[in-house]
Amino acid sequence: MGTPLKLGSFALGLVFVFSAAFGLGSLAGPADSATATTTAHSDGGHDGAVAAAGPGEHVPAGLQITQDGYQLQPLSPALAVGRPQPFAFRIAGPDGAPVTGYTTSHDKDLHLIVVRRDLSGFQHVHPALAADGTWSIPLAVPAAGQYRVFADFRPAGRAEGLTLGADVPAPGDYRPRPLPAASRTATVDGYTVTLEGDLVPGASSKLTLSIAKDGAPVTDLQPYLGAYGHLVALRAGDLAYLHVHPDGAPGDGRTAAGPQVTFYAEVPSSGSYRLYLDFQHAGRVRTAEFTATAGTPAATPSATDHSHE
Ligand SMILES: [Cu+2]
Repeated sequence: MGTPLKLGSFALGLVFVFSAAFGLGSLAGPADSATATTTAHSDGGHDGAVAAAGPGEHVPAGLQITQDGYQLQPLSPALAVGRPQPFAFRIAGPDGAPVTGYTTSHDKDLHLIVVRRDLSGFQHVHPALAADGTWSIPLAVPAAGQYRVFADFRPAGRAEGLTLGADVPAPGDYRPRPLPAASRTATVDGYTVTLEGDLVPGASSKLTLSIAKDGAPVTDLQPYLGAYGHLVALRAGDLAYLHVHPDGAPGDGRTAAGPQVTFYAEVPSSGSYRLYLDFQHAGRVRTAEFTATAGTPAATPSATDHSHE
């Protein structure tokens, strides 16, 4: 994937960039494992110690249908190919009842990510909540196959967010696509997005995405859900989920509306990841996709030792 760019250690000091949905940060520092289990996520300080977690280490977000008593319950047995059909689900709380109270995060009470198991067909949508706790949205997927749906939300009164994942099929002939090769450029609707920076397992990694249209830098990005960009990363192989928000916010006096959007992301292991950048320009939201490879672990050798999980 081109010449790797060295990350300065300055990136390690910036810890506020993690979505609460991604909890490896809770492994750092003195917190014992029981605390990590019950509080699930923390944006607390992290350093190389993150990678040193052994058995019992925190499970990345999105891999479980239930966590901390909350359960994602799809009510629709399948996704529709081509023509939108209602897709409904609910989040059951620790008492078993559907959760009806949520804390808004980035303008929405719940973010729904839909992607096929081969990492194609990514969608980031926002269902509507009914009074009884049922979420629903008209949804169509582009092709048949096994899909993963991620609900990224924070129940009211809970300090941290959760991301639960469930498999839902789109019946038909599944023709999986190989993961596209790693690349530093992506194109979508005449926009070219360039990725700088490298994913370093177990370390905060600065990623800068530069957006151009027809060869000219885009400097009038529009805020979308309270930010100039939203980045979701999914790990190839198991679809571990990271939702990363950019460094800085629109209107904070130091964040430009492009052409660059900077993120700090921490991936839990080496391997391949698919990155999905949502950005808004000229009134439309578009998604640029990249494959990126997280290389040799920066901190400790155990960062790659996930084989026992
Ligand atoms: Cu969203």
